[in-house]
Formats: sequence, structure tokens, C-alpha cells
Amino acid sequence: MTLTKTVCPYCGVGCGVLAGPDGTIKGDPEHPANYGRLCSKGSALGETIGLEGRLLRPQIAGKDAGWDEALDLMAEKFSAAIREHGPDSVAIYASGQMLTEDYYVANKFMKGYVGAANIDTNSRLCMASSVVGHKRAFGTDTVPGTYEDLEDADLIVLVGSNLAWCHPVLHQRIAAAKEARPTMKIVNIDPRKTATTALADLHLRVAPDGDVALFNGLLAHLADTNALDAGFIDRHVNGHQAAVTQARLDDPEESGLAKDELAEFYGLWAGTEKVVTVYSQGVNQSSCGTDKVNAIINCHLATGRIGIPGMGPFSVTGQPNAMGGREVGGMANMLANHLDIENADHRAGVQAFWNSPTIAPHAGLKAVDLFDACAAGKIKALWVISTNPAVSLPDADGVANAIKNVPFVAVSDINARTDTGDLADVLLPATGWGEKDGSVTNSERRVSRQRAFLPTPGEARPDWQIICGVATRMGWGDAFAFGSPSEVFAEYIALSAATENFERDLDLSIFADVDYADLIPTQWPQNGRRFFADGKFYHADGKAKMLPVCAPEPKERDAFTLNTGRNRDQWHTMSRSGKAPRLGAHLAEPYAEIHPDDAAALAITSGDLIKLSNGFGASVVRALITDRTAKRQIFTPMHWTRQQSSAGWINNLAAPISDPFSGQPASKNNAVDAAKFDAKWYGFAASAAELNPKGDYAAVARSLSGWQGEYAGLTVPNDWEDLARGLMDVDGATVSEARDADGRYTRLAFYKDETLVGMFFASPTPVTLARTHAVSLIGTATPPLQALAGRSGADQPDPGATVCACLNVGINTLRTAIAEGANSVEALGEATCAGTNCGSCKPELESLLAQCAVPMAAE
Ligand SMILES: Nc1nc2c(c(=O)[nH]1)N[C@H]1C(S)=C(S)[C@@H](COP(=O)(O)OP(=O)(O)OC[C@H]3O[C@@H](n4cnc5c(=O)[nH]c(N)nc54)[C@H](O)[C@@H]3O)O[C@H]1N2
Ligand SMILES: Nc1nc2c(c(=O)[nH]1)N[C@H]1C(S)=C(S)[C@@H](COP(=O)(O)OP(=O)(O)OC[C@H]3O[C@@H](n4cnc5c(=O)[nH]c(N)nc54)[C@H](O)[C@@H]3O)O[C@H]1N2
Ligand code: SF4
Ligand SMILES: [Mo]
Repeated sequence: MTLTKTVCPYCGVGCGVLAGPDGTIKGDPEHPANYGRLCSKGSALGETIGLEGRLLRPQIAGKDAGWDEALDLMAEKFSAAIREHGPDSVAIYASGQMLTEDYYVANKFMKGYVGAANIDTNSRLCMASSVVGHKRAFGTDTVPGTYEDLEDADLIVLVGSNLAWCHPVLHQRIAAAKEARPTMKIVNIDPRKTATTALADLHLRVAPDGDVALFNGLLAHLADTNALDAGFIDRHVNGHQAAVTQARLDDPEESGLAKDELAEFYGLWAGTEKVVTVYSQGVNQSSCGTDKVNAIINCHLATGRIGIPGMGPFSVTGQPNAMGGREVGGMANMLANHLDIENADHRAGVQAFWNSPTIAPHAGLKAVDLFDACAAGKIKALWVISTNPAVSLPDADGVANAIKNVPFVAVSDINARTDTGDLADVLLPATGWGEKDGSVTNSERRVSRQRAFLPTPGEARPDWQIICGVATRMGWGDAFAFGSPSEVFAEYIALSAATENFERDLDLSIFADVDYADLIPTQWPQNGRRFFADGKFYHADGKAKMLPVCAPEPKERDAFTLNTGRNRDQWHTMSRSGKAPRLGAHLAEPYAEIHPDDAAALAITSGDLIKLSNGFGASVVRALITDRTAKRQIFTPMHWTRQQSSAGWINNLAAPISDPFSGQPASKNNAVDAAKFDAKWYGFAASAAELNPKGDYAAVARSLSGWQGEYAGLTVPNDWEDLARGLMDVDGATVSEARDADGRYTRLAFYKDETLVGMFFASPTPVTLARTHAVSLIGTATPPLQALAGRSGADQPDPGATVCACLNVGINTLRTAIAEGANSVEALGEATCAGTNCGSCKPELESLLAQCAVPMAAE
């Protein structure tokens, strides 16, 4: 079988993948992002390409419809809104997961033809602060770094980045470089201990949003110790004096770090020439995110540590095409090809190239404001493409209500059911990864082709084609007569050439003559050319700018600080990664990391549920008691939605507070109250058919034999069988029951023709049960007595929660191997195979080894 060369649709590392229609997935050894490596999510892509749950034809008001009918309705509703309420009454909310071609067409449609810039994207929640920080410092949104810089550096500072879980292949590249050259130092700046911390020489547990104070302190230290590069500053940088003066006004201890920690970090930074500072959402998603970015860049500019191999600030992008989206001017305050919407010459240049009837005269609404406008009734027609705002935006329940308030809502998605799709008037079926063609740009500006290797399912269409269909029906057919993504790409490259006299950084000339079909992964501006090597920046005078930034007042609050982020094996709202059972098995429930002292104060013990609440809403999740999180700080993952949980989506707790310059929401620092959720019963279900996530607490996930679910309730039901039948589809099944004398512990097994199709275990305390074992019985003819025992026989030990997703190795198997003498990650690999495929679980293997290590004194 020939495998197709394509690129992973998850994170911004942009790994090359070799894929086959039978689900074969391999890392592409020739792709310069990964040289053959893949992480657990990439490796499991083959499990996510099935058609279960897919949206296969357009739907209007919940009923199947033809494309003509759906597109006619779209055009009619958008045209009517523009006619009656003006172009600002319509909006698109799009995504950094769209391909460059989809993104280009969507922007041309809104900015050049509708004539309004109300097209914002989920990049607002992701990269917006970095964009503004770059523009303030460099004059353009330029990411100067390359992946090789990370391998060349002598010091890598990871700020607000859980690279081990969120950019795993980059993390592995760094780990390999450090192993080969142990003098390389790594500093991890994060209020939390994460899987990334394991690789760090120094972990700085910064206070939430203490980063500006920390980097201002560094700048002051560099100035005080004569570590600045006066020549570089003189030739290439403005604003240095003001920035240093302002930095000196901050007390570095407001970062939450002790004097000796500060001294160690500052000494290391000052004494190391080759420093790369990598930053991600702990920096961007903050009410002072843009200032954090500039505080970091200031230190690089002041020391001339930029534009040279192994040095520089490096904002790693989250989504597969976060970078491409910025290139085509995806957001509401951008124009195409790194041009500025506020600049009349730029607008005229783009309009002339498009030959369009109009051009958006000013920036449009940024995400949070856009949904506020929906709530206020100002938006009459909304089109959501490739994103799930009813889950991922702050005040998620408020956003869901705002969407309901829009008279006409269309959602383009690959899945029939999403929290946002459930609110739509029209659903438009998009082709997904593996079925569509186009290009994406990764964190190091490398453009790779996504290529189709699967047939188009049902009547799905690629996103660019759907947009062209609507534009054509609105009367703009000539401008949207693209026949293929390669034609769109060609126009995008031509626009870059036509506007080259504006002298922006975005130089795509390297793509001018490429053969799109065979395009190999290619970095702009030109393979090998380094930004800022010549000291040339993009402000009018060719210099860079240091910004005076000032640390925010430390937040005094009685409530807990809620920090949010990601799990290793899930992608955002789980619409794709949730389909792979082995990814779901890593962390199968929404949870809150809480410090042991705080848990004790709330009388929460292991296995209990915790209720988080504030003025915006409430969530109920499992308590995960750990000192990975600091006292008075709670961390929850962002992944759970209304589709898999009854109370586990956490953005209904997030205040819509944004950075004043970038409009990026502060998703990592919200006030929240916490209390024990006083469940009167706890339940666990395993079922062949899909489980229903309903009740006071419920969280369901796919399992290797069907589905598994955790449940809890505030009132004990009268009839357990009734309750269980309401959660799982076991119509016509016979039931066997085991119960203790007072009826508090109940175990039910449902059979259809002797096959076990469902099990339900309830108890007044959190259910202790060998879950992987229970799940493995579904679909077998195990008799009731054995099934309901809830234990595996001695001949079949229960592997426990999955640690290594690739090779399906559970925590109990690993503990046994450690007890039997495996004392290193390598030894665990030999004994159990764990960690020997993608390696994403190695940090967890290390921490398990540390936990299980026999104390020296006991030996
Ligand atoms: N597995 C997985 N990988 C992903 C994704 C996914 O959904 N799943 N999504 C992708 C996307 S779109 C993105 S944007 C990236 C995000 O990648 P990351 O930014 O690395 O991931 P997060 O978990 O959101 O947050 C990173 C860290 O910021 C820390 N943090 C919180 N507040 C502060 C603070 O004030 N200062 C500092 N210094 N740190 C703080 C958090 O504790 C957290 O550990 O991941 C990408 N990769
Ligand atoms: N609390 C909190 N909230 C956060 C964050 C956080 O750290 N904390 N992180 C923020 C960040 S950085 C990000 S990037 C966002 C991500 O948040 P979202 O973008 O809302 O999340 P996704 O689940 O990636 O949504 C993508 C949707 O597109 C669909 N889809 C997949 N492929 C295609 C396709 O080819 N075409 C179409 N039309 N649809 C497709 C999927 O089924 C899914 O419904 O969340 C943000 N929200
Ligand atoms: S690191 Fe993992 S998720 Fe990111 S692109 Fe590579 S394989 Fe995909
Ligand atoms: Mo993101």
C-alpha cells in the first residue's frame, strides 16, 4: 500500500505523517518538524477517521437538506441582514484549524465582499497576545525562531508552556538534545508542576501572572550588571531607556519567587549567550498577556540575543494552522498577508488586487466582543466554522445563550453533534482531516501540505468550497470561482507578490513557482534565511522597539485561583481525540488538581467530587489531590463538554476578562469557590452502546469495548435498575443483580442473549473497582457472578488506568514492574514496552518511578 504524505492536524509542531486508508499512521522520517517521530495523539490518528458521529449531509432545523437548499438559505439570510442592518450585522467565527486556503477564502469573502471585518477566530483565545507583542516590538507579527534553535541553545526558558504534553515532539527533540549535550539548561516557569517540569534544571513556581515582574526584574538585573549589548541597542533598538526605567520600578519578588530563586535564574540568563525563551498560553491567555510577551522580548532585544542561531524569543503556536491563519490575516484586526487593516494604503492595495467592490474600512469585533454583540442582538447572521465557542470561550453558558439570541446561525463542522452545532439553524458538513487537501504553516513558519487519503464521506465538502458556494449565491461568483485549493493557494501567493512594495516580513516568493501537488515542507521567507540576522526590523525606521511594561498589582483574593489547560491525550473539545478509546483511557474524567492542604481544609479525600462555582456558573469534577498545584490554586482541563459530561465544562466559570491590547481572554486566572460535592451515591457504568451523560455528576468516554461512565447523585434513587436503564441503551436486556443487605451497594449486569452488554455499580462512597477489567468484560459471555465480582481473577491482573496510550500499558502493570526491579524509564520500557513508541508518557514514567522509589533509609 502506498502511504500518503500529509501533516498531523493537531498541534502547531506540524509533524509530517504517512497515512493510509486502512488507518495506517507513521511519522514521516523526511519531515523536518519531526523526522519520523509522532506523539500519542498523532499516533492514534488512525482511530479517529471512522465515520461514527460524522455530519454527512447539510441539515436545516435538524432535518437533512440538499446543498442547494442550504446554500440558498445561507445566501438569503446573509444578504438580507446586510441589506437591512448593514455589513456589520453579519459575522464569521473561524478557527486556527482551518487550512490556509479555507482561511484565505473566508477573509476575502468578509473583508472584500461583505465589507466588514467581523471575522474573528479562536486564535483570539490562543495567539492574539503574541501577535500584538510581536507587532509592538518588531513592527510585524514575526516569529523569528526555528526548531533547530531549540537544539542549538544552551539555555531554554519555557514560560507558561507545558511542552511535554502540548508540543510533545518538540519536547522530545529538546530532551534528545539535552541528553546529547547535558550542559544545556532548561528552566520551566509555571505556577504548576507539570510533565514538562521533569526535564527542567530549575522550576520557578511563579505566582499567577507574576511573569511581568519576573522579566522586568531580569531586565533590571541585566542593566545593573552591565550585561546589555549597548552596540546592538544603539544600532537597532528604540525605547531601551524607558523600558529599563519602567522595569526598575517593579519589585521582582512580586513574581512570587524568593530572592535566591530570582538570583539563580537571573545569573543563568545573564551568563548564557545562547538563550531561547519559549512561551505559550501561560503568557498569552492573561489580562496582561501582551505585556508579558514584550517583557520577554525586551530582554532579548536588550542583549542582542535575537536573529542568531540558538537565540531568541519563540512563541510556539497551538493549533496546526495558527500561523497560516495569521499569514492570511485571519483575525478581525488584520488584513491579508500581514498587512494592516488600519493602513489606508494597505487596504487600497488589497482591494485593488481582489478587484473587490469594497474593503472593510476598520477592524471588526474581537471574539469576546463579537459574542457580546450577539447577546445584544446586533448580529443577525452568524457563521461558525471549525471551532466550538459554546465550550471554549469564557462564560461558556453566556456564549451559548448569546448564540441562541442570533436570528440565524450556521455551523460548519465535521461532527453532527457539538455543543455549538446543537444551537445552529443550519449545519454544513465539512470534509475532515484525511479527506481534504490544502496547506498549513507550523510554529517555525514551515508550510506543509495536508493531503487527502480517504474518500469524501457522504455529501461533505471542503470548507473553502462551502464558502465559495455562499459567496457565489450572494452575487460574487467571479471572485470565488476557485476550482481547487491549489488555485486558492496560487492567488494567495500572488497577493503577496502584488503587495511586496509594502515591505512586510511575509515574503512568500519561494512558493511562486512550486508545484502545489508535490510541495515539500518549505519555510518562508526562504529556507535558511534568518529573520533579524541583519538587525533589520519592520518599524518605519527599521528598528525594533523595547516597550515599557509594568507588572499588574498582585491579586489579593479569598477565592481560589482557577488555572486551566490541557491533557496529554485530548485535543480541545474532544471532537476528534475523544473518538480514540486509548486516548480516552489516559484521564477519563474531568478533574481538578487541588493541593493536599486545601483538600484537607475542605474535607475532600481521594476519589471525592469537588464543586467549583462563582458568579458565572458551576462545575462538578473529580478531585485530584496533588502538590503539583500550589496552595489556593486549582487546575482543571478545558476538554469536557456537554456531550460527555453533565457538569464538567469549565469555561462557564471563566470571566470574560481580556488583555486590553489583544482582546485575548485571561483563561488561566479566574476566581472560583470550591467545596466538596456532597454526593449520596457514586456509580460506574460500562456499556456496549453509548452512555448518557446525565445526572448531578456524569462523565462518559469511549472504551475499548464501547463506553464507560462515572456518575454521582445528590439523592439516592428508588430504583437502581430504572436509573441504569436511563443511562444506557439496554432495551430488551435481562438483568442480574447483586446487592448488600441494606441495599446501599448495588451491582447490575445486563445481558442480551447471554452477552454482557452493560454493567452498573453503585455505592455510597466512590466506586472502587478494577475499571479496565470491568470494561473488558463487555461483549463477552462472562456469567453474572463473575462479572459482578468487580475484580479480575489472579490470572488476569487489572492493568489500571492507561499511562502509555500507544501500547496500552496501565499504571498497575507499571507498578508491578517497578516492584520487580525496573528502576529507570528504559527498564520499564523493556519490561512492559511502555514509552517505547512515541515517548509522550516518559515524563509520567519518570514521576511514577520517583513516587514508587524505595526511600534510601528503608533499604
Ligand atoms: N495534548 C494537547 N496538546 C495541545 C492542545 C490540546 O488541546 N491538547 N492544544 C494546542 C493548542 S491550540 C495550544 S494553544 C497549545 C497550548 O499549549 P500550552 O500553553 O503549553 O498549554 P496549557 O496547558 O494551555 O498551558 C500551559 C501552562 O501555562 C501555565 N500557566 C498558567 N498561568 C500561568 C502564569 O501566570 N504564568 C506562567 N508562566 N504560566 C502559567 C499552566 O499551569 C500550564 O501548565 O497546545 C496545543 N497542543
Ligand atoms: N479555559 C480555557 N479555555 C480555552 C483555552 C484554555 O487554555 N483554557 N484555550 C483556548 C485555545 S488556545 C484554543 S485554540 C481554543 C480551542 O477551542 P475550539 O476551537 O473551540 O475547540 P476544538 O475542539 O478544536 O473545535 C474545533 C471544531 O472544529 C471541528 N472540525 C474539525 N475539523 C474540521 C474541518 O475540517 N472543518 C470544519 N468546518 N470543522 C472541523 C471539530 O469537530 C470541532 O467541533 O480553546 C480556547 N479555550
Ligand atoms: S507533536 Fe503530536 S500532536 Fe503535535 S503535530 Fe506532532 S504528532 Fe501531531
Ligand atoms: Mo490554541
